[in-house]
Amino acid sequence: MGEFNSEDWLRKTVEKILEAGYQVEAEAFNFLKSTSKLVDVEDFTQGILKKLAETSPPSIFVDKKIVEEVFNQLRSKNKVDTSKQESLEKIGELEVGKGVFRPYAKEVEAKIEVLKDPSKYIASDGTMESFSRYFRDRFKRLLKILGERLDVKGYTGIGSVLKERNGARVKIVGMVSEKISRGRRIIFRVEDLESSITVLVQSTKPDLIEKAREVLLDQIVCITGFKSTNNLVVAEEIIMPDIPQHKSNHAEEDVNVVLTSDFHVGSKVFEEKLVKLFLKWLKGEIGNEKERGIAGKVKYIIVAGDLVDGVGLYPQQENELEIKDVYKQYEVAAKIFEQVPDYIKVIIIPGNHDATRKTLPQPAIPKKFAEPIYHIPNLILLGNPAQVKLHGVNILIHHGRSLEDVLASLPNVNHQNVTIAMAHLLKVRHLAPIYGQKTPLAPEPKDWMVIESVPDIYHTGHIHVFNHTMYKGVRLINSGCWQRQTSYQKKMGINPVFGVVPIVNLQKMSLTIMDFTKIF
Ligand code: D5M
Ligand code: ZN
Ligand code: FE
Repeated sequence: MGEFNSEDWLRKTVEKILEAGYQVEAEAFNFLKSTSKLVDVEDFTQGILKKLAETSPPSIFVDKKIVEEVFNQLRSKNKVDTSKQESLEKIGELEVGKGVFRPYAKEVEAKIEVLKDPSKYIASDGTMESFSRYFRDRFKRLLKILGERLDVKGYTGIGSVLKERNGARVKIVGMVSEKISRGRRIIFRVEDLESSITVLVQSTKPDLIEKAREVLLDQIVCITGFKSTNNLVVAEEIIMPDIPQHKSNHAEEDVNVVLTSDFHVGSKVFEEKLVKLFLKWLKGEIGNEKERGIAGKVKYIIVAGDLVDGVGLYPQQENELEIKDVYKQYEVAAKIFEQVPDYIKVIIIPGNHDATRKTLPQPAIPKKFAEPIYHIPNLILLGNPAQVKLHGVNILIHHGRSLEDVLASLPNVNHQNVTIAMAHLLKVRHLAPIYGQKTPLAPEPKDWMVIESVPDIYHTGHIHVFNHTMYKGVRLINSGCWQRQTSYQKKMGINPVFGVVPIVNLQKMSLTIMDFTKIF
């Protein structure tokens, strides 16, 4: 970072830009001033000059947008010295709140109905018998959902299809137990409760092949086609359970819910500074009139898992931990959540880093590991997955480990567009369809992962990228995180989005985004 003061830093940076023949606009200059000494002069100027060289049409002016972009790039590469960031709170764009803060949400009574919480019902014993019982339950639940579709009506059991003559038209519902791609053909093994059969998707039907590629292992699907020799079904149509076009519920009250996740308290790269700004904003201490107005309507915060970084989750994790004791990590987490105004209800589900069993469905983070957070009266701890109604608005919450399996199975999806994978889970009506990959799943007597009631909002975390979309009237949100890039993520090329908070107004069902990194 160099051994010079802020003025030297600023002079040096500006000099280098001027020397290269560019002019610095006033707003860009103010931005540079606010970032003094947080980044290396060379890194910063080289980045800015590179951006300018790529700008089309060419311009000799350095504007704020360019400087900001380069700064954010450096930040995602962990090249911003956040230990020096405190002073920025005063000079950022988020103003210090002026006037008395009278939060409307304080006057509104909370209306929470828990629709789904596996916490108290964990019963699996892991025997083979429990596995077949589990898959039978999955099959029955999805058959019920599929059976509501008009185009699925009239299906028959696979056993009777096996007895059909060649050439007969058939319609079956089953679980996909094998999927093999042979060149441009795809072959499935499909099972129902009694029998199984092989299904061929031919290369002569490109649309159908595309659909077949999206079929996930262990999902339940309806297939129509005709019977061929050797007890083969040649597919003509593939029908996913899917959701119908959805008409959203709306709250009567004008209140907001903040959707967030992946704090990773205890990690060396936990963004404590940005969390502090988030808390200040909630309390009405910072922000312009509009931003404080949004804060005043926040009645709920939902945390979709990974409150702490945990311990012993992967080899050499201790090298990446600031706090190496999981109890202490939850103590620090409690200190954060104690500061949330008490009229705001905070719903927390666990993630793969939390101190509860890692296998899905996960019970709520237990008191024995997280005693301090149990003392906060406005916190509600639920399991993963969970489903709640807030003022009548149906919200499905799920940490999202299985999204990794879906990302690995589907063409054209990646971390940046993870809501495509979320939409896919709605299409298969299951939160962890693929068995035996990254997502550990317990053979509970009841399949908790089936999406039985269609939500108005579907909220996940885990991927550490903020991404949102609408799918058939359902709002899908993957909340970002509060952790800068870890060395693992660097290796994998994952650029996390931290300090960005989506907020949904439950009355209008509209989305607003607060970006706490824009404080500079
Ligand atoms: O996951 C945070 C991010 O890092 C998320 O995008 C997945 C990715 N990640 C983490 N661990 C792995 C492994 N083992 N394989 C692939 N991708 C991974 P978090 O749950 O916070 O660690
Ligand atoms: Zn995480
Ligand atoms: Fe996670």
